[in-house]
Amino acid sequence: MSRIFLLAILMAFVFSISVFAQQSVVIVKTPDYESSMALGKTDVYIVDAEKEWVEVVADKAQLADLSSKGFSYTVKNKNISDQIHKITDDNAGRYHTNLEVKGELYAYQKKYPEIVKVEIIGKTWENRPIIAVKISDNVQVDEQEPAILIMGLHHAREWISTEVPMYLVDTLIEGYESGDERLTNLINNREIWCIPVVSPDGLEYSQKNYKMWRKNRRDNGDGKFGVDPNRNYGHHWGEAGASSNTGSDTYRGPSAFSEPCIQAVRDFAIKHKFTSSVSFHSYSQLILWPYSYAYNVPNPLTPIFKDLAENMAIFTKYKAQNSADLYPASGECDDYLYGDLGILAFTFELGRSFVPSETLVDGICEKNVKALLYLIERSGNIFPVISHEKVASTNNYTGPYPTSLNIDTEHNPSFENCNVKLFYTTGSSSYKELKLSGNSDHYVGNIPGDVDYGTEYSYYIVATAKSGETARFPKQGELKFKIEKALRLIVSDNGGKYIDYYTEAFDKLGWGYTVIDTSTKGIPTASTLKNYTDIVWFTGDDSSNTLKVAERSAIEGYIQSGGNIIISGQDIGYNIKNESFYKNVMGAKFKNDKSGSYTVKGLDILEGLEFSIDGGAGNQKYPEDITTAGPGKLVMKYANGKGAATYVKTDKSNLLYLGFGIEGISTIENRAKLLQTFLGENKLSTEQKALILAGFDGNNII
Ligand code: 0X9
Ligand code: ZN
Repeated sequence: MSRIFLLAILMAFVFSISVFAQQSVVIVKTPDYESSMALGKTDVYIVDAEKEWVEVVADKAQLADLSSKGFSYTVKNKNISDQIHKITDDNAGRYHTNLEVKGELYAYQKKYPEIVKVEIIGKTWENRPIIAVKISDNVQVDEQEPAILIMGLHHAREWISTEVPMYLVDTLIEGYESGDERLTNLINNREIWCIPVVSPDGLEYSQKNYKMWRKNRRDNGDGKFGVDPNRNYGHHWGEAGASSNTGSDTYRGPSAFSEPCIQAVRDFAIKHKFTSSVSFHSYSQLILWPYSYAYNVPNPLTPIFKDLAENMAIFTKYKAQNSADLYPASGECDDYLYGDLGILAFTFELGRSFVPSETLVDGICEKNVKALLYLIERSGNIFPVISHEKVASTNNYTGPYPTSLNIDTEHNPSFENCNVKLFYTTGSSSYKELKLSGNSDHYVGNIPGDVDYGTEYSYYIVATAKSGETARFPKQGELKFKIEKALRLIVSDNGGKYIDYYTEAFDKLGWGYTVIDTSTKGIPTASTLKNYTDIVWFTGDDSSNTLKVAERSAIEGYIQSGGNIIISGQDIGYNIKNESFYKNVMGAKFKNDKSGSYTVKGLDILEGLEFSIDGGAGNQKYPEDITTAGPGKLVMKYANGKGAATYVKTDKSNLLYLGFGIEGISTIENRAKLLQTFLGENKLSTEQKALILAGFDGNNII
């Protein structure tokens, strides 16, 4: 168990700080497990923690307590209140006051009414307005463009967290004014909303009275004030890392969404369907993503969060991580925005102190605005507009080839009821256009056939939104499928079990095929089989009567008439010890039902192949140890030297007999590699193929 984890368990104690004494920031050494545990039991306020040290805020009495308990620490900042101006006249130096935020935003609205709109989204306990500002073209219209929400100052003393949203507003407006192409594009194609001060009562109180104040200014009715706005949201409200104690710095409030400022953010977020959001805090130089309320909450979009966070971190050089891994905190903003509304919500912990020295402010803003611009840009293409599974190669030359696709209108609302066209060509000719039909989310169409074997189709898809915006699939290049001469068949005589292991491998190669499941279609006869140039016959984990008499004679007939066949299965040799079929047709003899090793290596025609089995279906309990008999030769061995596969070549056919099931091979890639090596080359002569294909329409054989 990590020390940070143990510390996190003790957060309830941690946040009960005594609020009005002079406070220092100190780095406490925690060289071992015991010292971390002991520190967690003190009541200092933890701001950051690593293996060997913990950064805390502590007053004089708490520092004395640390010393008496044997902790050694170094002082980072002796008096955090001292570094902040005493604000009496609505001037916080480089930092904004409520009045300045309001004044600047309204001035922008007046000067740039076509791209700036100010809105009051709620009022606080002390009746201060909570202000949101929108930057976008057609600013009065709620357009169907990706919307992004940027917030600052959930916490009163985290003044720097207001500066980044304000700096973003400045940057966008300056960009618009100077005709900067990138910024103008973002203004035109996104709906950017900022709430620079979520807790204006808190900011005012922190700037005019007590600099280290964190919460809002609810009167809790017991002589204590304040709710932690970032513990008041309704997703798993009241769980870990939030206090029910009215005096605590992380007091969660009497109920979820009890606070007017948090109700305002909630209602605003519900109304605007944001794609992504950033909530700024200070401090620790971190980029955090949900969930926060507990460790290891499954989050299907973790790869997307991680990717976006790491890309933003390139600009800020901050550490990107899951937020509960810092410490669990329930009822916080991002868990609600993501958990309830599906917004890709991030929290940034800016800088190295709550109120960094004024000379550092611009630098912090600049790099964080770069990260924001990246997120704003990406918010247009995080969720691809078109998803489509490409048309598979086939041996059906008559066609048509059905095509379908989905449009993600949930994340790309401007593509509702769009126009979808597929452009295809069969090589030399120019692209033909096919309009797909469908409703808002799902479209279908048929690519026409009647082509020669060997024809290769190339195609791509373009969706055009009503606004004129387009999405292409694939982003670059074309998709391809082929009308193949090779006629491949998969025979499944294990009740359809494991069939995916085979079809996925064929799909991986882009090969067309037909499947016969003997449990529904019956055992195919030799005359059906001979229509196919290549067959994979598998018996899965069948362990008795593995190849029935009728199956054996169908296979024998196929081999006599020509073609390529792979026969495979977990126990395929088990009940055939004494039967002549295996010796005469397969060229193999059963030795043992357990090879004792699961790695196999190809020899002769399979040279270069090497993989382990039992990595797939998990059914390879007793792979067969086989040897050659009759016309066969060993072409694959287990790592222990025993026989794994024999190969028989007649003048008409190729047969590969495996002592294990292909479904047990560790990866799709390796399964595909085996099929490719054995079936990939054109082992039949053109005449043989022509014979096989004569009288056969290439379609609907069974
Ligand atoms: O605890 C908070 O609300 C945020 N940190 S701060 O020091 N600015 O108060 C962090 C919220 C992110 N969530 C978790 N760390 N779980
Ligand atoms: Zn904070």
